[in-house]
Parts: sequence; structure tokens; C-alpha cells
Amino acid sequence: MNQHDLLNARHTSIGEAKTAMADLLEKRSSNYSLDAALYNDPHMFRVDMEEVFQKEWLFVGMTSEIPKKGDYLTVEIGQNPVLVVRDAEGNINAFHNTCSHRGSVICTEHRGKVANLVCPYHQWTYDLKGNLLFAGTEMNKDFNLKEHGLRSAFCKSAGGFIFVCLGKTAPEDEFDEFLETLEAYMEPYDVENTKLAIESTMYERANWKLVLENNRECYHCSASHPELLNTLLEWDDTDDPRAPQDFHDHYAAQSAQWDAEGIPHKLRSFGSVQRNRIVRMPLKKGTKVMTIDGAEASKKMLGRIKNHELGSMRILHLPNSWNHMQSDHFIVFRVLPVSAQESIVTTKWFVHKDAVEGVDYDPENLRKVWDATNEQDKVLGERNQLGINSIGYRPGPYSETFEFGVINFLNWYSNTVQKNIKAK
Ligand code: 3BY
Ligand code: FES
Ligand code: FE
Repeated sequence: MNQHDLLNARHTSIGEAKTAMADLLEKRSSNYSLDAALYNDPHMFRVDMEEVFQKEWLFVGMTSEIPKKGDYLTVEIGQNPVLVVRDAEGNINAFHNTCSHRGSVICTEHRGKVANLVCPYHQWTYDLKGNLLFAGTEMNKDFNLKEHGLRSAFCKSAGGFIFVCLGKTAPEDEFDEFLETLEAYMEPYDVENTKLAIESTMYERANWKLVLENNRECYHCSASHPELLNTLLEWDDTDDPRAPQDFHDHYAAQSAQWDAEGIPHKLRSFGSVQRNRIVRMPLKKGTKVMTIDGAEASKKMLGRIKNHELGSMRILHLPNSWNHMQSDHFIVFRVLPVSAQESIVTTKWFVHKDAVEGVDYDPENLRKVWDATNEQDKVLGERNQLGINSIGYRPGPYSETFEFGVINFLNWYSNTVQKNIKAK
């Protein structure tokens, strides 16, 4: 069977799909877009789920979404419902959101508050650490509660960001180093004293990699993002070789002020192909935050921040998050795959917890730029998917100056999948 037949075989096994994927990744040119199957084939999608989304650290949400004991959030990682809950000691725990009795989902809301975790089906009851407390009186006499707790997932948080990993083991490599830096760079924000102001959930008919690829370059920005470009500088980071002297002068002036206030800003990247990256980028001269006119979005600055012109600290976490941390609000983005050609992009805007809606901030003003940008990117991603589905599609070349972020992302993806397939 050749590759094409293999992918189209009705009963392609997951093992065969992995072999086919490893082969495609091995043979690909790293500065070309991927073979269509990697963007649209359901068998390949299963491999992405098994080798990336069920094995790697994923961003799920912020600690200030679940500030108190019993607060929880849920997230669907492909077909895996996951529950993230704060316990009495303030620790954040992640569990598979599936009951040890007959598997029902336990927490049914996207965010909520509970005393214990009670399954809605037959009311098996678990504490916030996943121990089964109560299973009615109907079970056999030899039934041992201790043997039927919830299955946990790995969970780590730093700087207010919560990450989970569904793997049997959690990859360590440079992740802890990234978390330490994240903690230090987020310190000025005092995330525990922020609140979720707005959340948007966008369904996109595009493979998750197309969503990420789109985010990793600004080649498309000038033609598509007028609102964003009122404030955003198109350079990828402070070392971007394309940036002119004018940018370097602007960065030098801004960063001198940031240094004076002890605001971390220097570019840090982790992993050989920037799996994680943190950098504070100035916004356009004379603008404060990512609003339509660049003026303030909230009267209450975050944490210990005094300078409204703090640019945007861009935090990248492959495979599923990019973020913009500014002076009076921050925005986090999460991508989750649904199927080979469907993804969900969740965007959340946070402000100071004491900022009053309608007084200190206008939610419509706060969300406008990124609502517009997300919508524009969704259209681009969906068109990209449609064209890739054509028999006329062939992988095409990336610009090494404008699309190096895409090249880095796909190198990370390719290395990770190949490494994880081999690790079996
Ligand atoms: O602003 C972002 O998150 C990315 C980086 C440049 C293009 N894109 C919109
Ligand atoms: Fe949860 Fe029965 S499935 S109690
Ligand atoms: Fe975009």
C-alpha cells in the first residue's frame, strides 16, 4: 500500500497512521508547509491527539479563574474532559472528568463551585483531592472506596498560568525552567488579584496547526488586522532581524523605564526551537495598550504596575497558547483541537479584581481589538483549510524572514511527534 492508500484505508490502525506520520515528518522540508494529510486526515488527527495533546503540557487557564476552595474549571482536550479544581489548601488539582463508577462526566459546567465533586448520574461523591468519599449503600460489601478515586492528570502552575499534562509521565526537559521564569516575569501582575472580565469562545473550521501557524507570523497582519496594527509592532521579538533602528531606539527608551521599575522584559526562550518564549515588546509609540486608539482600557493598573506604557509581554507556549500581558489588563489565548478540521480558540481578558465594569473599564472597548483580530484570523484559517483540502494543494515555501515563527513551530511539532512515537 502506498501512503495515500494507507491513509484512506477504512480500517487504518493507529499504528499504521503513526508509521505514516513519522514517514511524512521525516521526509518533509522544514521550510515548507506540511503534507495535506497532516492538516486534514482524521487518522493523522488521532496521532496528533495521542502524541501531542495527550502527552505534552497544555495551557488550560489562569489561577484567578478559580480563586477559592471548590472553584473549578473544565476543559475538553479532544475527547478527554478534564477538571481543574482548587482544594482546601489552595492547591490546584487536575483530574479526568470521568466518574470511577460508570464513566459519566462529573462537572458539567465550564466553571463552577462545589463543596465536593458529585457525579450527577448516581451521586458518587469525591473530595477536592479526588478521593471517593461516598458511593451510596448500594455497592457490594467488599467495595473499597479507596480503590475508586478519580484519575488524576499532571498539573503545574506558575505566574498564574495553569498547565496540565495527560501523559503517563510528564515531559520535564526545559519546562520547569520556563515555569520559574514565568513566575518571575509575572510577579508584577499579582495574578491572584485579577479577575476574568470577558471570555470568548470561537469555533474555527481549521486544523489546530493552521491556527498556530497563523499566530506565529505577522506576514498577514498588514492586509488583515487594521485594528491590531494601531498598537502592535509587527516584529516577532526584540531580536527580530527585520526590525529597523527606529524600533531599537524605541525599545531602548521603553526598556530603560521598565528597568527603573523592576519590570522584567528581556527575551527568554526555552527549548531548541522556542517551544516556550517570553518577551516584553513595546507597542507603537504613543500607545498604552491594545485598544482601538491605544488609550487605556482600565483605570486600575494590574499588581504593582505604575507605568501605563508597559508594551505587551508575549508569552508563547507550544502547542496551544499565546498571550499578551499589558499594564491594565492581560489577554490569554488557548487553542484546543476538536477534530482534524475543527478547533476551539478561547480568549480571556483579565483586569484588576477591584476594577468595576462600566466605571473603571468598558468591556466593549476592552475586547474590541482582539475580537476583530480573532474573527479575521478565523477567516484566514478556514480559507487556508479549504485550499489545503483541494487536490491542487502542494506544500509551499515559508519566508525565512517573515515566517520563521511558523518554521520553529513545525520543527517543534515534528521533533515532538517523532520523539514521542519512538518513545513507545
Ligand atoms: O499578536 C500576536 O499574538 C501574533 C503575533 C503577530 C501576529 N499575531 C497576531
Ligand atoms: Fe458516576 Fe454512576 S457514573 S455515579
Ligand atoms: Fe493574525
